Amino acid sequence: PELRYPPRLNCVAELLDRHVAAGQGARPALCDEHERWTYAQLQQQVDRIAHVLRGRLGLVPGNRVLLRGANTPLMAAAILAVLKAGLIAVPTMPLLRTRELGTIIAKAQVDAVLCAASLRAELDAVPGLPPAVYFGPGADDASSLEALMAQAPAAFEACDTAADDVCLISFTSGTTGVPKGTMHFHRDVLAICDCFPRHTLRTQPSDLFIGTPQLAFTFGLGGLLLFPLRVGACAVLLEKLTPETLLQAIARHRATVCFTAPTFYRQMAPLAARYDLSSLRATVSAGEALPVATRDAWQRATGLAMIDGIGSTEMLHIFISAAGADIRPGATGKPVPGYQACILDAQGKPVGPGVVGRLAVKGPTGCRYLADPRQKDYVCDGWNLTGDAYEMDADGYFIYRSRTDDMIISAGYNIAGPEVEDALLRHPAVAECGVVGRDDEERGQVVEAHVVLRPGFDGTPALAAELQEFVKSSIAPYKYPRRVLFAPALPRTETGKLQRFRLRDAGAAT
Ligand code: 3UK
Repeated sequence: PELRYPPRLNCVAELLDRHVAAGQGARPALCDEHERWTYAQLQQQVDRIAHVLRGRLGLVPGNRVLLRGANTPLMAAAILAVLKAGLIAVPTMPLLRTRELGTIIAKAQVDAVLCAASLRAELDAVPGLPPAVYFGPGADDASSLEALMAQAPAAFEACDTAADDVCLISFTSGTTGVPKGTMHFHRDVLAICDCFPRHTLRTQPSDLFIGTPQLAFTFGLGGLLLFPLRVGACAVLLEKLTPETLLQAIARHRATVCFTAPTFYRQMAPLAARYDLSSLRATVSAGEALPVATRDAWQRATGLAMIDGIGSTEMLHIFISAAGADIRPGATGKPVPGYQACILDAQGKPVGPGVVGRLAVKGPTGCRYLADPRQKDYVCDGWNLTGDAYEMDADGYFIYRSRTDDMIISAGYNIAGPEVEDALLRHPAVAECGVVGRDDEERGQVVEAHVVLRPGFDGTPALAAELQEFVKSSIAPYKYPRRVLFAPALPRTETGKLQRFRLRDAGAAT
């Protein structure tokens, strides 16, 4: 399907104002534990914030606004207001520190800041901070965003922006080097809504979305704000969720669609039987590879076939996935309608089925780094190279192997860490695990497993040997972990990804 949008387009007019104009203003749009905003109420909040930005702060279209806050309805309204006012949103992850915030402010040339008062300490320490307005608990003085909103008019007409004006600069979590800003247009925001959620997830106006990814991460921005608004559905925005409180919230709000990362589903599966999850119709996993062991555990616990999907900050959202009868355990799926994908060798030539190579994708969205020489590494001949090693099977399913840089080469064999992790996760003692390559004089690298045990198991040499035998008996024996290390927890990013470089450092220290 080709996506066509008019040349003048403000995405918030389509996501929000259109529903109110069509008489849907009384439908619920966003809620948290305390309140529920209808589409009309959300529009009012967004419009008041837009007036604060353009009037009180004096910003003009094209200015950049840094946003800092956990998932709350007010944070969501602030993001939408920035876009509606013709400004550019620069959302940032709550755990970022002063130095990282300073880098982003300088790189994105931020003109103003909207920040949750509870997260202001790290931000206030940034030298030369642009004008900032604070919101939420702790910002109850006369200059808070809420106070300024109360003085502002309740109606703001969406700024007349071009479909290809930048509206969002999203930063990658960047495990190495300076974080990269990725630029996205108003039409990109609608395009992601009109691909994965429309064709794969098949979002309905009656859906109630819930999940963990931050709105500052494009996985969360799409799944917990843009996708529901596109069809007039509702989202629950909650802060500080744990596997247990997410299950509670699903049951209490009767959510129908859940978005989170594989590690959350792994931890929720053993607890799921204690909650009434009968409202759930779809659960989406993204951020890192979904092991078959995790898919199986979740399906046994809930009866739900997980929708796996690979997306990236550069592509804005999910571009390969599968749902329903199209799901094939072990594969991510097929290109989402609107996207194309292929596998390339190291020289950039397409390879046939069954050969591992570099994943390349093309579609309505794509990578546009903000002034970064790495643009040419991600985009070649119009194809986006995501940095993932994939193979395609004879039926056109795309099978994830590892990050291109993470492939372990041991005694001449290529070994993908996630395959060994999947094998380990099938053992009853294993709660979480991460497998990396450890430099080795004899073999180049050896396979090293970091294992978190389930309660009631002890990290003894006998158990390590048992895990090694267990892997040898389920996948090719040369892939077994020659080193097994037990750990109380694994290092993960705020987006739920295993930090393999930190595992390598931890393993070196033992
Ligand atoms: C990895 C996956 C295997 C893969 C994201 C959904 O994760 C997101 O964006 P990031 O920029 O990272 C992108 C990289 O993460 N990855 C993501 N999903 C999967 N690997 N299976 C998956 N299902 O290496 C990719 O290149 O943080 C995910 C939607 C929006 C996003 N930004």
